[in-house]
Amino acid sequence: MGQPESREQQGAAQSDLPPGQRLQRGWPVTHYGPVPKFKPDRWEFRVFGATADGDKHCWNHEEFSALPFSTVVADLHCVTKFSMLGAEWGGVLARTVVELAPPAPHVTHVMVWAEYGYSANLRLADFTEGHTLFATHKAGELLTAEHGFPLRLVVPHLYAWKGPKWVRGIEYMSADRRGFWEERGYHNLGDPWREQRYSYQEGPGDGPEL
Ligand SMILES: Nc1nc2c(c(=O)[nH]1)N[C@H]1C(S)=C(S)[C@@H](COP(=O)(O)O)O[C@H]1N2
Ligand SMILES: [Mo]
Repeated sequence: MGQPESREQQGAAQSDLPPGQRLQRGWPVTHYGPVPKFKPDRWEFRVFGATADGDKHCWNHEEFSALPFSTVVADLHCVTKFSMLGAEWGGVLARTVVELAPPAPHVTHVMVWAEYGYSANLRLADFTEGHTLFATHKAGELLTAEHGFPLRLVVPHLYAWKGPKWVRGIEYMSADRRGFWEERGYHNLGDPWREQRYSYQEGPGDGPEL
């Protein structure tokens, strides 16, 4: 074990933190690559792949911003072992996107795509969990560029790499495929409560072959 943290941090950590995680003060910025520039007139959110009607669905920034707004209180667990607890996120539920642009019946997984080709794969069931949210806001304020403005996915029950910042769309898939970190040694499922950190921990059926 490392150095003990302050009493206050330890108290919170014991009740609320997944195994191996420690509480982080403040909100660090963690990602691979540069922060993209938001170009409002060129931005669109695309739903493609195996949609129910076979068509691609697109919302421009104005249209996406007009979708029903929800808030979700959720923790953020980075696989590098820091956690942020109890953030209030605001935005559009993933479930709302699925209702407006539904998948074909055989769809089992979703690839979430972000700027510069970053991606994360999710089971459709994880994507449509009631608290999975495309966030535009945190604590009532618009996200900053480095935290994913204009849009990031928050999947409260999975490690934070499953929540791309600077999201640009989703792809419906009829079989699982690995996203950016899932191809690079991280666990295909990424449940922090089961400490599913690395792909070598995967059991049969946890993910496509590497
Ligand atoms: N586009 C993109 N999104 C990303 C990442 C990334 O590298 N690129 N990193 C993920 C990881 S590993 C974490 S821990 C969180 C960090 O979010 P934060 O910088 O807002 O704390 O963003 C996630 N989303
Ligand atoms: Mo992370």
